[in-house]
Amino acid sequence: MSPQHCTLLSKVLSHYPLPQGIDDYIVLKDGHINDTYRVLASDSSGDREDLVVQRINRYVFKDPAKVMHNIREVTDHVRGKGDTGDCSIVSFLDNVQGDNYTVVDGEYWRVCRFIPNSIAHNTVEDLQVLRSAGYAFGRFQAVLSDLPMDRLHVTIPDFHNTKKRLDDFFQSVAGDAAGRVNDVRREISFFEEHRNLASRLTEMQEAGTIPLRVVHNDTKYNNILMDRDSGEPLCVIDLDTVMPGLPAHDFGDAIRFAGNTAAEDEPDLDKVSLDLDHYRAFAGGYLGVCRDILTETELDSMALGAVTITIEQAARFLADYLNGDVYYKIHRHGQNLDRARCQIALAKDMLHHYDTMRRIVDQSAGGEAL
Ligand code: GN1
Ligand code: MG
Repeated sequence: MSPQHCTLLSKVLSHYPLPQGIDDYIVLKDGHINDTYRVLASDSSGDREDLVVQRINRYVFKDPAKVMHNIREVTDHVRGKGDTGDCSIVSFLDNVQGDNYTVVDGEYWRVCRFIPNSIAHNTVEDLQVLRSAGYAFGRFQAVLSDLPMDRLHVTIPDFHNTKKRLDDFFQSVAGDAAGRVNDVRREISFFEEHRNLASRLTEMQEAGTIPLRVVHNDTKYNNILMDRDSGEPLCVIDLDTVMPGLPAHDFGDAIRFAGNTAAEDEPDLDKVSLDLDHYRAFAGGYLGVCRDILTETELDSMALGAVTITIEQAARFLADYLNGDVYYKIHRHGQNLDRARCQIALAKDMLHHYDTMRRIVDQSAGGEAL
């Protein structure tokens, strides 16, 4: 345990009605954005708590208090519906002032309890688990369908405005801040070629063809805690980007992660492809629970959502590589480039299977047993 970490974590805990002695902690490294610690705390009376303590990334979230306001709105809304026995959502603890976050030395922190026997998977092969993950995110969508959008702040403007993301990407190419543009000419031409296709969903939303809804916006399935033994979804986490957006992006981002036969940063592109069985399982779970709240045009845009968000994510990773790795945490040199290349390979494979992807959505939305 580093003394600096312990001092910092103790300072955070001192604002909470919780045991104050830190027995142990580990750094959780799954997220690319925030700093996350699992902390075991106890006091002399024998009380013990297994906690998750997290520092919000201020480079990414310019106004963390607004993020925490949104999370409060969403958790209150979900709680207001009572316990349905379904997968829950993350619940941050109030500090002694009654706030769901605490500012320590200008940094924003929050604390929740670790959910016993839970695990966040980065890869899942079991189709039933994927179907359950689809169900958990679909249910999240359905439960939030009557939360008025104007209750939520837009914490990252244009978060999934793919058209703007691509404009920003080409600006990063023009700026060449880290002097890396020459290494990625082939990747840049991919974005030139697919710019129009990737902008289509944004244009449909701007034209009012598909509505904005309250969505999760970051539906990697490591954002669902599962029961270690049964594989059942226990809790949807990472509500930082819950904002008005498109269900097609949520569906698509989940597929980008759950449908990839390889890890998000796999350097061996021969391993990267869309697993249609994974796709079918997730789509069945997701659409089974939320197809009734979505319009025909939205349902029709789901496969496009997967292609769009995969191209967008490729552009975001590559832009960050070109900007000198300032946004996403990297654990090795070139990781953002590997991530970008992997997403490009995946997007190409999705385009190859595009008609099948659309057909599977049609079948799932029609309630066909798959
Ligand atoms: C970031 O928080 P984390 O690491 O799950 C990012 C998402 C990306 C994802 C790519 C606020 O999510 O948008 O899809 O990395 N979150 C933010 O893995 O930018
Ligand atoms: Mg996130």
